[in-house]
Order: sequence, then C-alpha cells, then structure tokens
Amino acid sequence: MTSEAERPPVPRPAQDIKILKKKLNGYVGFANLPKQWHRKSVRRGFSLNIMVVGESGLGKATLVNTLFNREILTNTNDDDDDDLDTAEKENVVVKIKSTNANIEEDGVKLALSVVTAPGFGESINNIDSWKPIVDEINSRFDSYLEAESRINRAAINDTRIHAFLYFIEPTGHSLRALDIALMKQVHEKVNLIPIIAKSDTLTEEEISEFKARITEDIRFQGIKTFRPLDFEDDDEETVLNTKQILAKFPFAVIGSTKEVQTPDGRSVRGRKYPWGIIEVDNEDHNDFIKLRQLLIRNFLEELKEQTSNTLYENYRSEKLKKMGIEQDDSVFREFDPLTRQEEERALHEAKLAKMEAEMKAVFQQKVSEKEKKLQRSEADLFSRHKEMKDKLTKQIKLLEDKKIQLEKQKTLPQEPPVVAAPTKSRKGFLR
Ligand SMILES: Nc1nc2c(ncn2[C@@H]2O[C@H](COP(=O)(O)OP(=O)(O)OP(=O)(O)O)[C@@H](O)[C@H]2O)c(=O)[nH]1
Ligand SMILES: [Mg+2]
Repeated sequence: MTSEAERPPVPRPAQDIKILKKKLNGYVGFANLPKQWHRKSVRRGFSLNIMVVGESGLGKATLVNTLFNREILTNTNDDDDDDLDTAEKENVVVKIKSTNANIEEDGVKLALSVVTAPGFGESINNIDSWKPIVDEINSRFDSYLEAESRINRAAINDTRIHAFLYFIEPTGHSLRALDIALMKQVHEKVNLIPIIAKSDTLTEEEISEFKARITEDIRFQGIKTFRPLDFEDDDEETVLNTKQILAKFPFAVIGSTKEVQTPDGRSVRGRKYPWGIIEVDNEDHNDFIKLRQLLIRNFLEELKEQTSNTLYENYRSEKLKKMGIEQDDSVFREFDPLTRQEEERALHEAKLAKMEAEMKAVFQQKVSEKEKKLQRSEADLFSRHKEMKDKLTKQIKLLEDKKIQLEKQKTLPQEPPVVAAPTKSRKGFLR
C-alpha cells in the first residue's frame, strides 16, 4: 500500500481491492506437494529392513531372492550333507546375520536389509530359540531411541525391523509349540507376516485346511499379524485390493529364481516336477504375488509407518515407564504437540539424568582411584619413614655405642692414677 502514495492521486474504484482478495483465493500449488514428496523420495531412495525367520531349509533364502529377483542371500542345497549329529544338535546357538543390498529398478533405489537367524529351531531344546531374535529387535529399537534423544537427529539411520516373515513348515497339521512361542514373543514388536513355506509340497486342499487351522491357532493365541489400516477415504480399488491380499493370509508361497519351460512354451520362474510345473508368478499356483504386493508394491511405506507409529511407540513408552517416566496415554500423542513435547522433554531429562549418573559414577571412580593411589603412597611413605627411622635409630645406637666407647677410652688413661692413688693410699692405709 505504501507504493500507492507515489502514484498519481487518481481516484480508484473500490473494486480494485476485491481483485486483490480474489488473488488470495487463487491456486497456490498445494496439489503439487505429493509430487515434490514423490520426487524427493525417489531421489533419496527407499529403504526396508526385513527379518526372515524359520527352521533351516524352509526356503528362506530362495524366497528372498525370488522377491527381489536377484541373489541377496546364498541358499543352502538339499544335497549338502550338513546334518548335525544329536550331540551337536542339543546346543545350537541362534546367530543373527544382517545382509544389506542396494538395489535399483527403473531409477528407483531401495536400500534393503535382510536379517536372518541361522540356527533357529535347530536345537533339540528349542525353548529359548526366540531369545536372540527378540534381543535383536529390541536392540534395534534401543539404537533408534538413543539416536532420537540426541540433540542432532537430522539423519537417524533406521535399522528397526519393518516386516517379519515367519516361515511355517508345510506339515499340513497345525502350528507347533515353537511357532507359537516365537510369534507370541515378537508379535507386538514387529509387523508379523506368517507364510507357509514350500507350499508346492501340499495339495490345494491341504493348503486351504492348513491355512484355516493356522488362522484359528493364531486367533486363539491372541497373536497379532500385520494388517494394513483402513482409511475412510480409501478408494474402492484400494479397499478391494487390500481385501484380496488379506484373503490369502497366511500366504502359501513357493520360491524359485530359476526359469523353467511350460508345456505351452513360456519361460517362467518356477519349479518343475514330473507331474507338471508350479509357477512362482501365477496367482492360481501360489500366493507369491500377493505377498510381494503386501511387502513391496502396496504396503512398504505402511509397514514402516506402523513400525514407527505403533510398534516402536509402544516399545518406547513401555521403556520410559520402566525408567519411571509416566506419560499420559489418554491423549493421542500424534495430534498433541504438547504431549509430544512433554514426552521429548521427559526423554531428554531421562537422558540427562543418565548422563549425570554416568558422570557421577566416573567421578566416583576417579576419586576412589586417586584415594587408592594416595593410600598407596601413604603406605609407601610410611614404610619409607619407618625404614629411615630404623636406620636412624640404628645410627643413633651405633653413635651412642661409639660415644660410650670413646668415653671409656677417654677415662681409661686417667684411670690408672685414679686407681693407683687409692691403691697406693689403700696400701698406705693398710700399712
Ligand atoms: N519344494 C520346494 N523347495 C524349495 C522351495 N524354496 C526353496 N526350496 C529348496 O529348499 C532348499 C533350501 O532352500 P534355502 O532357500 O537355502 O533355505 P533356507 O531356509 O535359507 O535354509 P537355511 O539357510 O539352511 O536355513 C533348496 O534346495 C531349495 O532349492 C520351494 O518353494 N519349494
Ligand atoms: Mg538360508
């Protein structure tokens, strides 16, 4: 408006102001934000951390390689005679192994991390087989928590497990105690996706019965599995797609990176049997496509969001509670910046308290070290003092002895006359 003063004072119609108002209501460009976001994510690339657990030989490596269409994990061979004898089997240690791969498809990058737990389920005594797995999940949460409470949290490396594929042996019966124990231990910490491995070893009928029994077991045990959230404004197609994916739960899959020839002359990824061919990428043959849609095409971001917003948040608030910091759960944190701020403050304070405690401990340690040192030198001084004192005492004694001797010598020559005199006098006296 100030510039108007410089203009010639021509009376202007009042409508001008209205035009300005109209401009304010014009197109601003918010609609472009998703595109910007999209470009940014494409440039930055995506990332996904999956954990793949199940007994040895269930085709875990093969399935991961099939999912990403390249060799990420090396697979063991059926012919390999790596059977352990009974003694060795009693105490197989479950290890945690992490394999990272940067893959790219049509210019879109994906930083993939696959975590496996070799040795799981191999011991005769399987009771604690889940423990190293749970420890790994927790420690990844802890690293994130620590990074988050740092002042500079610009680039937190998210190593949290976003999806957990659990391989169920295709027995056709029901879940085993080990399956239930593992799933119960992890279901509140990860997006659990149970799958029936090597489903080509079961008939179609066996699969549907097995699926029903597993679903029932999981429900009965109160085990939570991954479910995409329903959003009110989801379009019909998305709703239908999600429904179709969930209908295949628990996904009966096969894996193979090898190409085979179908009788009608196509070259497909699949497994060849005397009675025919099972195709990986054929929805009539197995649920591989649905699993891949869930994991990568449709719900990769949602897996990460649920990990962050629900699973990790629960872990974090539990942890803070244990540390003695209560928070108000009645408020939905996500939409309440105040609570969030409060929480962060609490977290920061806890961190400070921890640092203070650590510093105190270090200080205490330093003090006690110094004290010990002083005590040592005190003892040293004391013994040296004693030594010197002893030496001096000896010297004094020596000197005194010498003195006595000298005195004796001094008196000796005078003695004869002294002695002689009385002798003489005594003599004289006696005389
Ligand atoms: N029938 C059948 N065999 C499979 C399938 N997937 C893998 N295999 C075979 O099973 C064997 C083990 O496969 P891997 O992928 O190495 O299994 P793994 O679970 O990684 O095994 P470990 O690393 O020992 O735990 C290999 O001989 C595979 O060819 C499948 O879907 N169906
Ligand atoms: Mg393997």
